Amino acid sequence: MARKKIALIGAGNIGGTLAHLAALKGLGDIVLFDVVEGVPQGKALDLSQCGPVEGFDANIKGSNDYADIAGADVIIVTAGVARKPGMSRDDLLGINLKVMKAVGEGIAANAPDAFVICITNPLDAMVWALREFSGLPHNKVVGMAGVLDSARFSHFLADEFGVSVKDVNTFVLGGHGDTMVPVLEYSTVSGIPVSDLIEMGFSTKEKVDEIIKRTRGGGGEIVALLKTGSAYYAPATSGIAMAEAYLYDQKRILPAAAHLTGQYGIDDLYVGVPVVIGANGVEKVVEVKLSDEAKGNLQVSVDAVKELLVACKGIDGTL
Ligand code: TXD
Repeated sequence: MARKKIALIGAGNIGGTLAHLAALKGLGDIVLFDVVEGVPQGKALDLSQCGPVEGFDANIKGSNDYADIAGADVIIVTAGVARKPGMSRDDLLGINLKVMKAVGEGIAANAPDAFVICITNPLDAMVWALREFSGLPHNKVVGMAGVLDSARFSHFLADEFGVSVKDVNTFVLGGHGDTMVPVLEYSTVSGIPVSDLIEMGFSTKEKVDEIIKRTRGGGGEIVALLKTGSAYYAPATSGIAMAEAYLYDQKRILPAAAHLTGQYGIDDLYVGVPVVIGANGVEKVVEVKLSDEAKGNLQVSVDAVKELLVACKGIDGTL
């Protein structure tokens, strides 16, 4: 069987970490693409030199030429500008929209059969724009945010409950950012709903509410600490989990920004929902029952995404 090819568009903090993880996990050969000359080549060389120590033999190439992504099986897009302290995800909109245009055209021309995972912020708008610019089928273009948001939620809950994070399974919906919707009804520890754990005295409703707030601001908390950029280890790990679900046809149910066609009452928008990811990309949108409160919160999130799309259309007349 031929080796798989993983193309990473953007060789910054997340791109470099993605390449490292993909090599360590033996996902396939790797192309690191960036517009900055030297950076992808330098990172590719450095990463290649991990091979003899780690025992991996992936071919890792740095490039400034889209022709090098030809035939990629998976493309993970982190190209753009990351948040600086005081900057909202939406401030990034204008700059990153132009980047998505260039990336979408590069993908369409060189790797139209790839499964594309977008990570660039503001996520729910950028994944939509990338799909529009690339013209790929909707099931092959997906956004990564929910896996990260639920990982943050799970980490905080495991800490609070004093249990292994391995047993915590959390569920988030909606847009990435302040409007994300953590759904407690579907968040469990070894199958035990969080609400039952509160009743059993593992924590209090107030503390869990505080954790939900912290999860929503999880990205900003790290930006404020780092001061020079945003989170990258957990975002890269989350992107790789989605790539593996596709490459190995795992049919995992993961929260992802997916194109909706009426599910949850939402039409023609990319919004974070649980989806089945397998060899056909996004194979199914999982439509769970929601409480009125969760429905209301989801609507707030959807309205925020819609506003961003209006802004995108204002900036780029072709959208
Ligand atoms: O959950 C999520 N979706 C996210 C998203 C979690 C964390 C960070 N998230 C966003 O990912 C963040 O707000 C940024 O928009 C992206 C990438 O974050 P990263 O930390 O990797 O940013 P860097 O280190 O600045 O890297 C961006 C790279 C950098 O090397 C630029 O030179 C390159 O993108 N870049 C481009 N590459 C290709 N093509 C074009 N046009 C281009 N423009 C810049």
